[in-house]
Amino acid sequence: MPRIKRRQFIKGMAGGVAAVGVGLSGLRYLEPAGVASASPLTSAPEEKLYRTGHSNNCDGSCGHTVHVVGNRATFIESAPWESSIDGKVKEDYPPRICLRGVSQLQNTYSPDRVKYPYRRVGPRGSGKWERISWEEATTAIAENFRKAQEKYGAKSVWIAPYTGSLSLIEGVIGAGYRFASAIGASAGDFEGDNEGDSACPAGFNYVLADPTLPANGGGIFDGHEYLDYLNSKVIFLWANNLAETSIPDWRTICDARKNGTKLVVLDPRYTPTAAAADLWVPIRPGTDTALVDGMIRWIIQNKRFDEAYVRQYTVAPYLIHPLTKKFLKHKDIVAGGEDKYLVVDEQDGSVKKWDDPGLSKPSLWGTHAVGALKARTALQVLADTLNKYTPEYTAKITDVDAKTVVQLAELYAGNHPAGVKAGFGLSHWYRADLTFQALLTLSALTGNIGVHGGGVTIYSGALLTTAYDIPSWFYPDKKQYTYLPPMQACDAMLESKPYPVKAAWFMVDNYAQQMSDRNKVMKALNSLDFLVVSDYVLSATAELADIVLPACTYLEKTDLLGSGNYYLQYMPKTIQPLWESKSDFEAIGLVAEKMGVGQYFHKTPDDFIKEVLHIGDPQADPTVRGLTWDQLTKGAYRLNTESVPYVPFYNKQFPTKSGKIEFYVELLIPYEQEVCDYKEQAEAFPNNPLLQKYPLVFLSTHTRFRTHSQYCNLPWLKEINNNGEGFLEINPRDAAKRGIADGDVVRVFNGRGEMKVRARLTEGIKQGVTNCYQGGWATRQVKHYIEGHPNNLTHQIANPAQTIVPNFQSNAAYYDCLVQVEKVKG
Ligand SMILES: Nc1nc2c(c(=O)[nH]1)N[C@H]1C(S)=C(S)[C@@H](COP(=O)(O)OP(=O)(O)OC[C@H]3O[C@@H](n4cnc5c(=O)[nH]c(N)nc54)[C@H](O)[C@@H]3O)O[C@H]1N2
Ligand SMILES: Nc1nc2c(c(=O)[nH]1)N[C@H]1C(S)=C(S)[C@@H](COP(=O)(O)OP(=O)(O)OC[C@H]3O[C@@H](n4cnc5c(=O)[nH]c(N)nc54)[C@H](O)[C@@H]3O)O[C@H]1N2
Ligand code: SF4
Ligand SMILES: [Mo]
Repeated sequence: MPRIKRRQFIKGMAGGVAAVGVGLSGLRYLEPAGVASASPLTSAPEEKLYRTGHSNNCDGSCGHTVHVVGNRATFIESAPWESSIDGKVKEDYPPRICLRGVSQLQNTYSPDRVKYPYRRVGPRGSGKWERISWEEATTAIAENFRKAQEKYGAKSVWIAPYTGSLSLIEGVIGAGYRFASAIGASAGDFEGDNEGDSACPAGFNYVLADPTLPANGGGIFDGHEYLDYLNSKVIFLWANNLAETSIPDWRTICDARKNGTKLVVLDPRYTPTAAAADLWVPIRPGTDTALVDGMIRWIIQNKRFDEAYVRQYTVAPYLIHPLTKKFLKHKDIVAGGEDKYLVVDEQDGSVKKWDDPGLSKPSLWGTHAVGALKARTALQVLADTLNKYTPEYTAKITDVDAKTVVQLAELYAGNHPAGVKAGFGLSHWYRADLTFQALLTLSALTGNIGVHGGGVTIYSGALLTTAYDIPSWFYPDKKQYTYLPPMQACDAMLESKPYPVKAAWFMVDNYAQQMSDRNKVMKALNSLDFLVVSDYVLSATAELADIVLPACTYLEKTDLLGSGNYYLQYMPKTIQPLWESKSDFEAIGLVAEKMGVGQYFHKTPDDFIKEVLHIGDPQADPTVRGLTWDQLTKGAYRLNTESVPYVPFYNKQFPTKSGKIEFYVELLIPYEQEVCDYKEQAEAFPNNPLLQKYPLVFLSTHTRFRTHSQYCNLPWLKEINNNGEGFLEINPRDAAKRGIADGDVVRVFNGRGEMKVRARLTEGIKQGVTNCYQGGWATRQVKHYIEGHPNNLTHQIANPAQTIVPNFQSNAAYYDCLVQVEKVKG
């Protein structure tokens, strides 16, 4: 087969960009109509192959081999993987790609591309534009940014978040931050991704990494490599529709199942993921913390926890001060005493410092007299607090029957190691931080943290490691942008809180559609004095811009991808930019020049990649030490990691104050959340009186047919996805109550807004719950939903507890949302 031959050829190539003389047979697909800058077919006899990575914000991070003839990409297939940088490890890492990846040909040559810079001529959002030159566009941007900064302060310009791509130069850790620092502007948000994803990472920090310790820099975040699930005896996919949202990694879960690993899926919907489970648990959404609490209680009651692990690696034996609720310290009971935790020696009941050499075995349980105080151990406090979560009580909250609660606890405790892969579906709740805190508590009690096949993971990969020297990239000459997360940005625009934002530049982000409470977002964006959007399509956000800049797709520029896996994927420019599009890096450089900070962009993307990875530096971070430029550009090499597959805290050193797993969280005492006792959500909770008006939970989850709003327009994907039309999943019993039949147009509404869409009746969604896949386009020209968008209904209620983790402040709780649905008559 010629394909195989080519793949072998890539492996043998001196560089990923060698020319391959395979002639015109490479032109299997796509002769784009009206591509002015594409080379004529007849003058392009040679096919070149490039290895790149797909950097869109999908957790896949696949390697793509792109076939190029002339200046035209003609075919995309999955690419191979190399060994670790130090050559010590070669994983059996499967090839990966999905239909969205293959469809990047259509994306690149789409008639929907923004081809030139435009200036708005009509009222904002009216769709009236005039074509302008790059010179005019960049001058206008520089002038307007300067004007806003002079009038309202440097921070009043917001260089907006970038979740649409996960690459280094142009994406989620991209050049926009460097630019924001250079001009003293504000920028949001790469650590927290608080448009959607920071709640669970906050919970991670509560238990595993004290955010107040300088070494943690305001909060860290880590997870197990997917291949590690091959080591699990049982896998819990918790609010994670992996078969749709990380398609290539789903294969690993299937491989694990083939080896006998049990699979449990907790999801109110019968997803493609749930369909493959040994046990599907259609939980009442928003109540997962209570289910975990029920499991913890059962495990404690039945002595199924790992006593030795708990004693050695957690704060379980430390005494709690009954009045302050803080850890009881030696200094609390002895004037001039030490700042050391106290424990009770099991042998003689005496109170000792935790590191007393005379301590035989610290007691895990009990209430102990310490002078006049009666102090319980942290584990005792946990057990007492969660004692109410009997299977029956848990069942009442979660709608998971009592027998299943016990079955889940048995499955989890009886199969070691037990791996939890949480989804961001969990993070899209107001109290998702608490759920993650609970899951980590469960994992710690059963000795699953820092071991192969265990842990609680929501995301993992190179992006979370120390491979990149981010400070050198973000903070040139120690200049530093002000962090303004997207959840706070609307208030800054509308109410000057915490300070005014008057101008913004969105690149790689479709904020006007993807952010929650869209009506508020639209108001906020419309209040700006000046708005620039760089995109390669006229997104809902671009429609509101004063200036639209034509961006390149990933095939038309150089970048580096190291995100959802542990491989560094160099992304060479495979074709010249189409029409007048430019890379974001180049666009930023042009504006920077005009604002007097051009010097920070005078190097090439290659130069910056070399700098950020410290290529050739013997002191480079251990994960990338020894990496050569030749390696980086030849293939995808894996980071050197201590454990393979990668497991966080493999050495059991926890970056907390105590150095132990802190399932008892001192910092959360003001929020009455020091242990993981279930609390009600902000809106979609069982006893909310609002249910009388808006009785249905409204989910807006992620579909395999697009990446958020990306690729919604592509014919190959529309063809197999309801012709590109959105729909609302609703249980037939909920539909019948409302006289709704399959295919009827329905109005979904609440106090914040509404949308119209066709109903899809399905038993595959729990009663009382609805779902409308997010990300469909809601622009002047494209109405994926008949009217509106799911984010017309969602809110921006922030969880204050998360403020204790500066990098992971509250994200939008998209799924914590109630609606009513009615049939549209006529
Ligand atoms: N194809 C595709 N892949 C993607 C993306 C995409 O848009 N398209 N986006 C990427 C990004 S940025 C993200 S954040 C991830 C998100 O992908 P996932 O992590 O899989 O998250 P979601 O699709 O938001 O939700 C997963 C499941 O959680 C369920 N769920 C909702 N609420 C609850 C609850 O309270 N409890 C339980 N147990 N289940 C609940 C939903 O029914 C849904 O099936 O996907 C990434 N991958
Ligand atoms: N209702 C609801 N809303 C949600 C969610 C949900 O579950 N429900 N999920 C949330 C989550 S988890 C996330 S991560 C966010 C994602 O929100 P976004 O990141 O805003 O979503 P994308 O559609 O990926 O938007 C990226 C935009 O960047 C453009 N783009 C892509 N690559 C480039 C590039 O290289 N350069 C430039 N200049 N532009 C580029 C794309 O064309 C697209 O318009 O959405 C959130 N919104
Ligand atoms: S969209 Fe995601 S899963 Fe599909 S090819 Fe791209 S990175 Fe891979
Ligand atoms: Mo996300």
